[in-house]
Amino acid sequence: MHTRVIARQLLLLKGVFRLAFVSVLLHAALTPISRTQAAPALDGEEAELLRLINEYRGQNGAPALQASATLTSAAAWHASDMAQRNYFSHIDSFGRNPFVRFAAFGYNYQTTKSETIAAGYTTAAETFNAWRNSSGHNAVMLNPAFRAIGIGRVLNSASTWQIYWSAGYGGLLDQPVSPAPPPAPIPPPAPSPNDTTGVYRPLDGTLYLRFTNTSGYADVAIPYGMPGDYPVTGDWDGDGVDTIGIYRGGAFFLRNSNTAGYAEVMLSFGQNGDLPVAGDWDGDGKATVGVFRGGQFLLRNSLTAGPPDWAFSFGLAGDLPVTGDWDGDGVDTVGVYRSATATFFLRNANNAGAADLAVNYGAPGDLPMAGDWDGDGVATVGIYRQGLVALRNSNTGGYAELAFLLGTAGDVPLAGRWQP
Ligand SMILES: [Ca+2]
Ligand SMILES: [Ca+2]
Ligand SMILES: [Ca+2]
Ligand SMILES: [Ca+2]
Repeated sequence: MHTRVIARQLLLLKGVFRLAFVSVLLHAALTPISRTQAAPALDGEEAELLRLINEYRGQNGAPALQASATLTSAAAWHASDMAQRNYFSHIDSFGRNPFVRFAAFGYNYQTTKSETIAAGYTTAAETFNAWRNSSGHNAVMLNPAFRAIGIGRVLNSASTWQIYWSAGYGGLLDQPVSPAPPPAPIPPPAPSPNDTTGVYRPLDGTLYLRFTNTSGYADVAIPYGMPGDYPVTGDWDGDGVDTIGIYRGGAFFLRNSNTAGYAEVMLSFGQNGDLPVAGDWDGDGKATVGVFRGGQFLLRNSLTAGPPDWAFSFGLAGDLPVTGDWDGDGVDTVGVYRSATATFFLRNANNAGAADLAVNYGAPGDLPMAGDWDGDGVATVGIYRQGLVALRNSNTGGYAELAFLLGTAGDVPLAGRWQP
């Protein structure tokens, strides 16, 4: 048995117009002589041409075409063959007509088939319009017998027409082109823990912590301490979360959660009039305490009473202490803020010596802050000005990279990683 197959092949050159019609009888399947290895897929312009053709078919009562994997492979190969070998014809460089070529790519069905080609048009819209304005090509695009299509477009700027299109049509949909796999999602950057801020309100002995560096109400408010206490925060137990504490004239009262309750850790250190500090002085992941006493730092390496493990001069009486990991080596070191000149002096070692960094930031009267606001492992400076927080992501002068409202005049700023 043989089936009469009517096929039509069409080509179109920009500015040069030729039509060719052929009728062929197709018999047994031909042995494929060439296959593309990669899964065929339509690029954006090829997909747009299919969309335009289907829209046009819909307007004219013809069923929509689906992209066939075999016809798409054949079309891509043919467009590439024309572009690379610089010819424009339905007969490819192997001497194959479209139907032999379709079969070679696996579209070997006894059904109505055709091919349209174009050269010199860049976009799908230009190609579609050229075919639509040619009665022969127009008839192929609207032929209600077709169900499948393959479209290929290839550029070779060294060729005569530069861009070559080939579209193969068939009356039987075989293996449809699977939709192009979506691009692999870019994994979101691992949430890097960064420090946020808070305030201690001496008037009511309450710590107000904010979980983002944005304006807004405190996420938690923790009554802890009494008027006259100084706040101190740190990761006392090494679980990655900074928690609250207060310093009261020679004694530290520390909590391991950001909740109200009794002190889990109490130790005597320093004396009345000292300003408390906290940091991981030895890089073991746990914060311990210290005090600043008029130009001298006294640091303790365990949360127990005892003599200072480090005692050294840095800064001047009247400076305000800050601590942080200024160089990202995992060890917190000291610094001071000289409010009169709005200058931070930061030291990268816990011993006496000149400042490693001097950062002019803020204005006289501001209170200093320090924290790793961007989660890169390096602590940088900030200031608190009566309800306004202004933070820098580098230890240099400049405009605030983060600025927001928190607390009110009279509050004392805090910084830490309050959540896991
Ligand atoms: Ca902790
Ligand atoms: Ca430590
Ligand atoms: Ca450090
Ligand atoms: Ca940082």
